[in-house]
Amino acid sequence: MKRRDFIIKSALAGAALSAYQILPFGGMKKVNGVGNTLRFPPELQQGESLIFNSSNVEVWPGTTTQVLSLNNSYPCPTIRVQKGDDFSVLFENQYTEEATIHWHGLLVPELMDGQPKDAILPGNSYTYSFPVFQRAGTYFYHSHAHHLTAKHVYKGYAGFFIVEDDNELQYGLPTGEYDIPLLIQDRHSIYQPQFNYSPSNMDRMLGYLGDVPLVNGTPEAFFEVQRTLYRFRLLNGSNARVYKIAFSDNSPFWVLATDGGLKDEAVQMNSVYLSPGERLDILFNFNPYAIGNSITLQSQNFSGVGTQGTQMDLLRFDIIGDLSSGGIVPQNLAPINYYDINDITGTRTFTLSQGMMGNGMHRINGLTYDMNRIDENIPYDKLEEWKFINTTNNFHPMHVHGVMFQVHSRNGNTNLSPNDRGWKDTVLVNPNETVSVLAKFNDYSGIYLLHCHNLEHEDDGMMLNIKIDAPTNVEDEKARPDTFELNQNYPNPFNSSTKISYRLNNPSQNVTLSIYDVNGNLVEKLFDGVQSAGAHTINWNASKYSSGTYFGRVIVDGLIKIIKLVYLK
Ligand SMILES: [Cu+2]
Repeated sequence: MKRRDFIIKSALAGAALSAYQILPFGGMKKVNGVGNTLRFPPELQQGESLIFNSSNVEVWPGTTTQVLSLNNSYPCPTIRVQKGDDFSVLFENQYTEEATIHWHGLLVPELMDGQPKDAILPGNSYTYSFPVFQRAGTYFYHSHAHHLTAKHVYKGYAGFFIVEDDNELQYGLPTGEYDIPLLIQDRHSIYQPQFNYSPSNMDRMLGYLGDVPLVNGTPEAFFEVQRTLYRFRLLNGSNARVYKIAFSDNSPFWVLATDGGLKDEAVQMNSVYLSPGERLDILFNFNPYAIGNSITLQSQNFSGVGTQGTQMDLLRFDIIGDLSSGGIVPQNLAPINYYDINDITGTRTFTLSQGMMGNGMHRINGLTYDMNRIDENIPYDKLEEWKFINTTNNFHPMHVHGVMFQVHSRNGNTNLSPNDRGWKDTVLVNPNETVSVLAKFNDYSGIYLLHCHNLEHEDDGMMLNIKIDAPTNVEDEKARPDTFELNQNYPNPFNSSTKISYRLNNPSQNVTLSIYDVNGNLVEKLFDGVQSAGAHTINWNASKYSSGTYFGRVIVDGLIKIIKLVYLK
């Protein structure tokens, strides 16, 4: 049965009906005495809250692990939404430490971004809600509390946020039980079966590198597959470990999607690096293997400090049948509009450094994180080149909130690996390497974060506040009447309330309507979401504001139009 047969088209409604075998903890079985069946966390259901607390689960057979979890589940519940949905969930912090939910890779308003400055205190709750308007893809959520992110994630607080889009059906990709999310993490065998978080000074320097890989929270995991094409959504949810993903016989796989969804082409590779915070969807065909055979997803050896780069077996696939997923490797995916370096309006440099052992604060431009300091002011809707200059011998996966960017070059070389080509929110900066990315912030204004996703580095202060300016100048306006028409508000001048109307000319468009004052400060966001073609009218009641001149700014798929509103009391 294909997933589309039973997905109900509203937020999360399809989640309870997953075709996956959801194994309760303790439900593991063994084949030939070796390994544990790959687990899948439950899917969040519509109306269900996310409750943060510690709980006891079975990770290793016959033992109990105390984890930090949402809804008593490790990994945390998988959230599945359709593009265009309005997502909303009540977060209840029942644990003894402050926490947040950061929606990694999702474009959300500042106050929904789950930043350390917006922590939810013990005993408190908060509703996270935002429209999901970005590209379908494999996203991630986890705690982002001040100095606690690494500990919370290590102890279990991390999950999938998968955005689906009917538009992807046209490509004939494997779906349903042939579309498998895989959360890859590592834990320390010396503390087994506990997830003790007790990094040494060396661990704070290099990251807390475990020696036992878990996939979807399963040690020694195996997964039974058919001799057919599968889609695997790989998420590196480890604190610090970089994986060199490959199959044990070095068979090629197709790289299908990066952090921000489908690439413009599926490209064959034999191995690919996946650093903490990064996602990669791959396609793999088990057809060449005979029933009864096995093949293992591995992390291969590579050069790194400490145990970084050690070979690991991640997940064994046992070939058990001849069913077909009906999926294909798509020949033609939608093109991606790649930014042109010649269009940049400026270059920003971020130098990554670390001090000596024992006083080893990780720094960006010599700074450590201060939640009350703004480190970079970023103009709205301007293409910029950002250069990450790694002066250390360590890996730094650099993550930016509030934007999807594109990798431009590594050490000046623009001939990039296929996993670097596409939309990204996290990019691995290798030891002593300079990586240049191109970024344009044209969604939300406000304070967002730039940080290393090695979580020990991040908690150690390797993080900056970036402030995205509100669009203020009328010159930002781009005339493209074919996309949408914005009418003058009526009445105008007005007393207390006025109507703003516009017409959308394309079937489904991302629309924001915001009111700014003459100083460019955001007064009120009136609408943010996806709307269909046709005329739309939104009322602004200004009675609680002082009279004067305001600007109504409508942004449709990145295009801005502005009207002047005159409020006379
Ligand atoms: Cu780092």
